[in-house]
Amino acid sequence: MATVPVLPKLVGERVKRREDPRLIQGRGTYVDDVKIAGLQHLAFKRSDVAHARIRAIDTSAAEAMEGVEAVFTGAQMTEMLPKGTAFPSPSNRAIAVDTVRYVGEPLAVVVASDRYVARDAADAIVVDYDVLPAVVDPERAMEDGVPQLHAEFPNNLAVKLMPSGTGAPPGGTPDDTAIDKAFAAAEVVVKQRMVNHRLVPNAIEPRGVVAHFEPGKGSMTIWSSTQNPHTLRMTISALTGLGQDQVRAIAPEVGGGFGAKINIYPEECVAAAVSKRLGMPVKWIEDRSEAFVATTHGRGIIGYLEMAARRDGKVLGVRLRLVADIGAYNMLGTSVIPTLTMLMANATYDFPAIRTTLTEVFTNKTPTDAYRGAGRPEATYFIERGMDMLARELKMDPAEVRRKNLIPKDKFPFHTQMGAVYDSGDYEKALDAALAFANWKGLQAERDKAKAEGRLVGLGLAMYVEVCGVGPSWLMPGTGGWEHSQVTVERDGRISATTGVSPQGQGNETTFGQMLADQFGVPIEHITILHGDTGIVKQGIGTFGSRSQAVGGTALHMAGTKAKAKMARFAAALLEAHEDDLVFENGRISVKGAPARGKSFAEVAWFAYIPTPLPQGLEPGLSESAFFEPTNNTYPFGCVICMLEIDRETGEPKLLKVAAVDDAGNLINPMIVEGQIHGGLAQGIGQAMIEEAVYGEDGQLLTGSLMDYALPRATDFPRFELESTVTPTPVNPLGAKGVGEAGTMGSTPAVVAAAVDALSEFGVAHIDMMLRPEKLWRIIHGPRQGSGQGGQA
Ligand code: MCN
Repeated sequence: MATVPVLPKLVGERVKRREDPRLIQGRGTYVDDVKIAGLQHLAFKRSDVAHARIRAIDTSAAEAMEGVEAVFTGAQMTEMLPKGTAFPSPSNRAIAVDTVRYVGEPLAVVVASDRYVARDAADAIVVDYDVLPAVVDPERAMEDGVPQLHAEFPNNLAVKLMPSGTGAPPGGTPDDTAIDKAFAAAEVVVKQRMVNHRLVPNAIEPRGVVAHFEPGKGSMTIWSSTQNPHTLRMTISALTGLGQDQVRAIAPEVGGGFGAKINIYPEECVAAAVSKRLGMPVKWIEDRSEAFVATTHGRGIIGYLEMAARRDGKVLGVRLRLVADIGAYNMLGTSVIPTLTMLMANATYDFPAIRTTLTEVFTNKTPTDAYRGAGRPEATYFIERGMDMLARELKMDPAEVRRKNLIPKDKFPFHTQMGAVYDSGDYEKALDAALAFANWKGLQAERDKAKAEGRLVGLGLAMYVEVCGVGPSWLMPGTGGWEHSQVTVERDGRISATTGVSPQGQGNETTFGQMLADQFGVPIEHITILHGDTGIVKQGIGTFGSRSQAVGGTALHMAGTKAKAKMARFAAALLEAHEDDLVFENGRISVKGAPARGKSFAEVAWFAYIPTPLPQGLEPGLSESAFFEPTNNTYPFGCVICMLEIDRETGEPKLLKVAAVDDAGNLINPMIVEGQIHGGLAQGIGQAMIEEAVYGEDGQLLTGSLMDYALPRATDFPRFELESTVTPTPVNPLGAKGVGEAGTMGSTPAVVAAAVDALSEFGVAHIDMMLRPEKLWRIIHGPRQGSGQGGQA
């Protein structure tokens, strides 16, 4: 037999992404590429005021236009979708009925034969508003006498959580005295109000949906640029009255989601209802201006931090009061996201006591929901800024203040004061690695030299730990927290595998292919990963909370293990050997120590489907499935260091260096992981430096287009320098934690810390984001500040 080169192991290798050739060459199929005979197009008439009672809507001109099939207002949609949308939000209808509460809220939908006719007809709809005063500031929104959004929520209070923390288990009674004792014993206390402002997610592909109800079959197919086709199926089924078996949801290629495509949106519900009512396929594609106001926003939370410490830098206690600006309605994850900020207030530190409170407030703005990091970057930001303020107050090195407080590695699994159980960690190792890798001491010398020359150069450092790989089902009562996979060895020996996690650019076709290639000893080219179609992938939860690798990858591994074991039994029968004596290698299954005594994968597969005779105790076929229910989340961590210079004349900040050490446990594909971290860093730094959703007092989004809302570009950054440490998680057999959001955590506070450090000569302790040059210029050229807030809040 000719010698065949042994296939290299792929897990842990920088395998090029298999999906990129089709994506780069424009050969992907996105929602807008779906064409069906008789397709009608939807356009939404949206509110152009932030708060108003609807006196009347005149749709007659729109209805009279040629090509217009139908127009539906809120009243009609309420009859078509009696359950409204999927969310337990007050007054939340798919189309507004008597009141609008944010600019961009749907008021009517037009169905027409052509996209442009639909748009023109929507513009021809005349709305008679009784405009009401708007409230955009969440702290003002809680005051008496200000405009109320929902009658059933006095003072616009959506959620007011009882104080929590200080070691109480979830739902338990926290120890009230511990935090007071900590502050009573403090030698130094730092306090700061900080705004973690709103962001507009801006995926490159805006949202879109095609709904196709086939009256003959009584079933619905719905394509959507969603992160969760299975949740979409469940929701559309519940709202339309069709069974889950009668709804097929397909997420084709999705051009980025960043958390904003987790939500099940009014437009998806409306498209399904309209298609069912008219018996016609319908399509809606969001345009960029709509995306700014109609797709959920991210962040938007104010933190009041108090940190009590001894003069040696040991933190004794943390109080964190949070006020979240959630916009006009609750969406799928709206109320949950800020609770993650509470949960992660323990950060990487062994704080003896923490006390957090959270108030979520309705405002006349676009609703908020997940945005890459979703609640955890906010926690990291508040706590890391606190550590910097403490370091400044004590004149300590920011790295050393942190070191004094890090959770030691022998304390894992670590039960936090907030009720989380950190799975594994070695935070000091990550800190040391970052200091060495970035050359912290050298950078400090460089900064000091630059300062001596009159330049405004600063250094920032931030540690992070985040919660991802969600999660056990008890944490996700609406959907379940497991993942599912089915691995099939086809009759020709090729392998197809389904996964319930469908990516939006993360690269799972490659990483999951790597895993199966190693597991079965076959080339990756022989493997197809199927996802995003509930007609093919019968079960799944979705892609969010950086869970696809830790949860979906483990389900895939488990299904693969079962399929391989069954294949071994068929091979054992064919080779007259014991199944434990077989080697899967190089696309062959052979007897250990006797490579010539073997069969090709295709031969064994063929036998499995046409077993003559069928080995005893086996069913024909090679298709096995598995559900994986994790016992805990995973908690990746790391450290970001950056250097920044501010132009003394113009106030313009420029990043000189960004170095990060991340620990996501075992890595399947370090190149993909680096890509993920690059994206996360760009978004985290983008928030600190140039991105901000700015609203006028009247509730108009002033940064409502890409002319006013800055997105970071490659030229805004120095080359990111990345390093990793590896601390496997015990939560899954792969030892892998999530990494999709990690880059957003430490980068934001590190950049702000560097700016504050650069401006140290002006006595600034904190600067609220974003670091607008004008704001920095005012600090440089305005009257000297005290030790408090620099620039405007
Ligand atoms: N991976 C790995 N080794 C690990 C962990 C992950 O090789 N130890 C690989 C995975 O196989 C996968 C990628 O890294 O290819 C990200 O995996 P994971 O951390 O599990 O995150 P998810 O796949 O669940 O993706 C969700 C996460 C989130 S929540 C947001 S928001 C986000 C992100 O991923 N949105 C993205 N990354 C994005 N990347 C792109 N291109 N587009 C988005 O919208």
